[in-house]
Amino acid sequence: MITLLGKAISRSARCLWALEEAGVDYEHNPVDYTKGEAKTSDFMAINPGAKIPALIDGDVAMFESLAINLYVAQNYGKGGLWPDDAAGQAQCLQWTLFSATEAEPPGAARLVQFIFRTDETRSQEVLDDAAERSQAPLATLETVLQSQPYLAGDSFTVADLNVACSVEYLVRTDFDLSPWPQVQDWIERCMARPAFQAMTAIKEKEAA
Ligand SMILES: N[C@@H](CCC(=O)N[C@@H](CS)C(=O)NCC(=O)O)C(=O)O
Repeated sequence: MITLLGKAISRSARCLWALEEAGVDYEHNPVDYTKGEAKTSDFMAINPGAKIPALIDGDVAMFESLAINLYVAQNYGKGGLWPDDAAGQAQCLQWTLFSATEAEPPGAARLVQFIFRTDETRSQEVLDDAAERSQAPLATLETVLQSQPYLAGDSFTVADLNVACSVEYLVRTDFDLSPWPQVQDWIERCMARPAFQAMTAIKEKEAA
């Protein structure tokens, strides 16, 4: 049985989304780093950096949310999340690294301002700088999505999931995506998926 460790209101959400997409049985252990629960010796044996999420699957123990999603896709999402052909698989790797290095940093910078700051302490300078840094990755996505519905081709794969979880940060920070209409349409389709909704329900239950 797979176990995902990490409270849902964190980057663990993207792994919950992937597990829900794969339709695989899993347990969720909502390790809460804000309560020091990621600093136990058991958790740090998986991630010495004491950051969530982490995943255990039999002999496999790993961290890094986007890598976890590639693992889930490769092992439990063949033909769906993980394309059968080498070209599609290459796209999934490419877009995952694009998410980690191009899309997530400015998205996360904005999200931090919304989650951890109040209206009074939120830095407009940081928000504006992150918005500026989001322009190039959004332009890249817009160009690709003008000629195909999903990032690896005709169907939703882990390429979409791993990029959408970064673009969704912009959605959650009142970012105007209208200059990139294909991206706006694509992120709405991604967020309308039943597995995304299931992940959202887990987050809402945790927050209640
Ligand atoms: N690149 C890592 C980032 C993990 C990360 O920063 N997780 C945060 C929660 S979203 C965390 O556990 N922070 C703990 C801390 O900063 O002490 C990933 O994508 O998994």
